[in-house]
Amino acid sequence: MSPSSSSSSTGPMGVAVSPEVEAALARGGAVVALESTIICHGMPYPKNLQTAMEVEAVVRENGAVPATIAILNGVPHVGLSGEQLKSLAVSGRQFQKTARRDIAHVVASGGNGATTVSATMFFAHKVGIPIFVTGGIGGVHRNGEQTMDISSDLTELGKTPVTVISAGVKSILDIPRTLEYLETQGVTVAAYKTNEFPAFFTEVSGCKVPCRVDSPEECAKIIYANKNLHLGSGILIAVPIPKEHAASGNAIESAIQKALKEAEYCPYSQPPALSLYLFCVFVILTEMISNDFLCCFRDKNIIGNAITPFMLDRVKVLTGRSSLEANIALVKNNALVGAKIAVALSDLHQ
Ligand code: PSU
Ligand code: MN
Repeated sequence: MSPSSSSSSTGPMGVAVSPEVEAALARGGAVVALESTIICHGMPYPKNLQTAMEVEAVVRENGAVPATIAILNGVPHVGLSGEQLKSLAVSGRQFQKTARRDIAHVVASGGNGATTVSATMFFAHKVGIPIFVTGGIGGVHRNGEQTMDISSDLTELGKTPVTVISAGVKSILDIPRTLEYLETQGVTVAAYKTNEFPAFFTEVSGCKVPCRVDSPEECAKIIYANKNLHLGSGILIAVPIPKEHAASGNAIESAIQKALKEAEYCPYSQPPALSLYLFCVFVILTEMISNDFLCCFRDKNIIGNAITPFMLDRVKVLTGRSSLEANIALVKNNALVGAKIAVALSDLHQ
């Protein structure tokens, strides 16, 4: 299904803003940006379409205008029609996962791009949307100290003044290092009605946050202060999954461990203790002979931007419907909180 053209006009910035979003922005109304990777790469059809529509409905019910962002035929779109949303949902992985680094290429080649958190933040800021709701953001991957696989979501948060509402990050990632990296990037991290940074499927991660917020108004004041001071950096509001939807943390965690093993990047990260010495000698020799040869010891050698979708898929398969349903519930809850924050912020500006 190829994306249809819209009634949105492409403005001077090369971005097509839907009439509804444009009108809301012009009157200083509440607008909430939404990403599209979650639709194309995060959930199966037709659940992805149903969820995307329900999330937009939650935003509307709470007084804000939803602005789902994607690149259609090379044109970045902010605010999609129902038909366009459907096209995204049906096309799924045919839409390229588009982070900041991929934007120029997808646009130049007239391609279709599903925007990740970094790319969605970029476009939201470009058109003046300060609030963005998603499920989970990317982070520092486990073994990130070796692979340097750190999501561009984190650097984007460091340099783009958009507030991202998420349920924290999944424990497929290294949560303590993700928080360290956000600190280095100067990102304000606040947890909503809790003192702990949530781990997506569970409310707990063992990591405390430097800032706790208890209402949308409190969040709006922080966003307002950030703007007034021209800090230039982003804000992450971490909202724990609603208690009634928290699937069994242990079951999901063990599924995550299994998936992690399958995606294992380094074949010698955990060698058997007894053969450690011999193994190291073998590896060094092998690497000297041929790097490719090592591949046969790697389980699947999933690397780069394929890791997150792979891990998310495996977790889904291993946990069955429970993780998908929990995922949908938490995104809708984030949409509710995000819309209320957008309304509170718009009230502060009036
Ligand atoms: N985490 C989730 N669900 C998602 C993603 C992350 O729980 O759908 C998506 C988001 O679009 C996020 C991206 O911005 O994956 C991060 O990918 P990477 O790790 O390759 O930067
Ligand atoms: Mn990565």
